[in-house]
Amino acid sequence: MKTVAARPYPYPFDPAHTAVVLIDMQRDFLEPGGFGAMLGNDVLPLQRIVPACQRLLALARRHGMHIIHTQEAHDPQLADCPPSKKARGGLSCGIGDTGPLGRVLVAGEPGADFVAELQPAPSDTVLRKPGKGAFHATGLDALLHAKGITHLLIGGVTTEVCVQTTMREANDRGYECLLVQDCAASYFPHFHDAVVEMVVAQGGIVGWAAPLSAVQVALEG
Ligand code: C5J
Repeated sequence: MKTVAARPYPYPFDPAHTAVVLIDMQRDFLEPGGFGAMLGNDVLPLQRIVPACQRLLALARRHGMHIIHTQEAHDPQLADCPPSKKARGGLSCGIGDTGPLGRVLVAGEPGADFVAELQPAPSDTVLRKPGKGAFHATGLDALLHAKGITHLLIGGVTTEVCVQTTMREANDRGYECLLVQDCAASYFPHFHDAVVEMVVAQGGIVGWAAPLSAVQVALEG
């Protein structure tokens, strides 16, 4: 067992039963011309966490932890996209429409791909998801059970949308979750900070939070 100096109290985990879940580090959220930018957001706060996410993946690989990259993307017919989701925001170029990075949030399009620095390795799992939470309409729970994974180290974007939703879904299913706080980001930095506080409040009601350096110390001293 390893123990991370985390909030609200130390987080014990066994790397053999732990996965890193990196949420939606896709061009559509991180690059100009993508879905996030078309919603009017500044993508820079998301781009800034890429080096830390690279270090998290390298750490996970060194310690044999399974890595899961989630990808928010729809099938080309949008059969898995509720009309309410497509309509939200009233964008002139929204989900399924053709923008600078191809069809917005559609699987197989350039924008749906992961940023160049965080391309999955062949042994990683890529999990396409139609919703914000990674457990909704996916096989994630079954996959984790099959691999004997009980603990999740979670990062990605955006902290208050897909990261927080996934962490809450996981927590309700009994997984012990640590938010690696500097490996997650929001277009709204105060939302990011608020989520970290929400997670650890009330005795860790959603889980734990710690910086990547604390995870590294736990694993490598
Ligand atoms: C959003 C996400 N923000 N990955 N998706 O629409 O957080």
